[in-house]
Amino acid sequence: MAAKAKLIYFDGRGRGEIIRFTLAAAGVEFEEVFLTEREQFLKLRDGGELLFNQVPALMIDGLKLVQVGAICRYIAQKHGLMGKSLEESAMVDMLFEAYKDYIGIGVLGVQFKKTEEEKQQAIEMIANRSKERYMPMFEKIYEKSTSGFLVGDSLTLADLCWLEVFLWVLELAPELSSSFPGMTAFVSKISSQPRVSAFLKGPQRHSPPDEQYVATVRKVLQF
Ligand SMILES: N[C@@H](CCC(=O)N[C@@H](CS)C(=O)NCC(=O)O)C(=O)O
Repeated sequence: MAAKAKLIYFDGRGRGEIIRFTLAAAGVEFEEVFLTEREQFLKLRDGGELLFNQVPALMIDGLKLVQVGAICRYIAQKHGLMGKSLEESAMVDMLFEAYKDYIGIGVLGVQFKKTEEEKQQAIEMIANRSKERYMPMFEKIYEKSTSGFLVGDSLTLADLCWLEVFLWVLELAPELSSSFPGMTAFVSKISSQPRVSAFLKGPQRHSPPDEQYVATVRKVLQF
């Protein structure tokens, strides 16, 4: 029997959560190694397990994959979540890259702010960028969907990553949900896909980052 896929990351969302979404939507069972100590990370890094000395890493099919995009695309391609043609796959890719820009505006870093004031400023900036740029952009794209999915007529990686970032941003700025009907419909549609819904309710979905998560990441990565 093939070994179960193994995700190496922290016991928190960060850059690992979209990999969890993708594995779950693909129906791939996976186990997790949570980094809690610096020594654990050094052992992996110095043992050559992490090609660019970074996590997340996914051990799957005898491969040691790193880089979130490469990991998600590998799973998505293997399990029919990259669209049904080259053109659809290019659209999924564009949406994935835009998701990376979006989540990179500070969503991953909010909890790492040192003071409550800095944290509130970061949330305000995320809310503003969302309502001025990303959410209107999404509404335009989604308006054209006749299936309720972002690309074609079935679930793809594009749906998973935009769902992930929207759920996160709406936790930070819940007031945004009422202004974007396309986004609200999309979140509801994708969240209720059977495997996605099971993941969201299950033990491998992570809660918003807390102080313990931040302290662990700081300790392991030493920053
Ligand atoms: N481009 C990489 C970024 C990964 C990354 O920055 N990982 C952080 C943890 S979230 C890390 O391992 N930092 C340690 C380092 O860069 O030395 C990816 O997509 O996986």
